[in-house]
Amino acid sequence: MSHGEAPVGNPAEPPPVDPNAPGRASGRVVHIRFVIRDTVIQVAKGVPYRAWSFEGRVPGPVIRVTQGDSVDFTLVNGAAMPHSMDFHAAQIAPNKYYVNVLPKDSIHYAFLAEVPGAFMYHCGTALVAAHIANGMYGALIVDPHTPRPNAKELVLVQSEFYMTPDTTSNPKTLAWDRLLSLAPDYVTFNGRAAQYAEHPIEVKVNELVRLYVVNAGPNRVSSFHVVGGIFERVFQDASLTTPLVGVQTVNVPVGGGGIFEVRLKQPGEYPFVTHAFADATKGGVGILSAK
Ligand SMILES: [Cu+2]
Repeated sequence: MSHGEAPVGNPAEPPPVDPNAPGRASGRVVHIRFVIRDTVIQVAKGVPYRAWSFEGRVPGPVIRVTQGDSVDFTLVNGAAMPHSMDFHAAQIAPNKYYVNVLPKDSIHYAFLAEVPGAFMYHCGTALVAAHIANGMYGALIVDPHTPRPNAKELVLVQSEFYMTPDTTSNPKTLAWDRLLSLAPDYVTFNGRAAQYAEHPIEVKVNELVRLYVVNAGPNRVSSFHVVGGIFERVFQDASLTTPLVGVQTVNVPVGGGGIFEVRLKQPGEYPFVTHAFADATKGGVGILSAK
């Protein structure tokens, strides 16, 4: 198919990472405990990569809270080197809380999620680019007090992988020179190249589809676009700002997020891409299959 950039598979087989957003929830106090682990992930079929992870997953688990909730956070370092956690949803002093946690140690802190949005979280340990490129990031959605209208809700975290040119290395590891020259080998949604092309996401014709897109980078801007659709509304950073209405492509900056709302008018296969097409070719592509 045109614009697919990847073979389209069977929607009946579930993708490696579930793209469905967790339900809206308010706990007033939301307890989150993440263990950091070194783990091997599959960045593409037959491409194992030695990642650093929150909870053994890349991206880390999607966190969803409601405006006004207190996030009570514990980070346990079960890996071999210092790591940390930086929540973009928080307004706290980095030098107090975004500090290195040594192996076998932990940190506990809390913050108020006061501002609605689709936020990135990530390890903030230097060199930050290496910690992000190795998989230490995820999305934290803060819902506004007044719920958004009902929709099919999906979460997509875009990111890049830079691998050693040594093809015999198994699993592959970070290629720092390629990272510095902004030349990723793979660009992914939810940590695996083209997984939603191989496993299309089913939606209904004309239903409201709300995509929470967070761009973890570490380097490439996402020019987010749905082929065959026009966004009804785009909320930059998923904030309470006046939305953009009737737009084709909106950038998600590295370290930023957005809500993209679209209705697909006819049955068919609709690719979503970063319209920086080198990155789509490297795996920054998926399919919404409208029935
Ligand atoms: Cu780290």
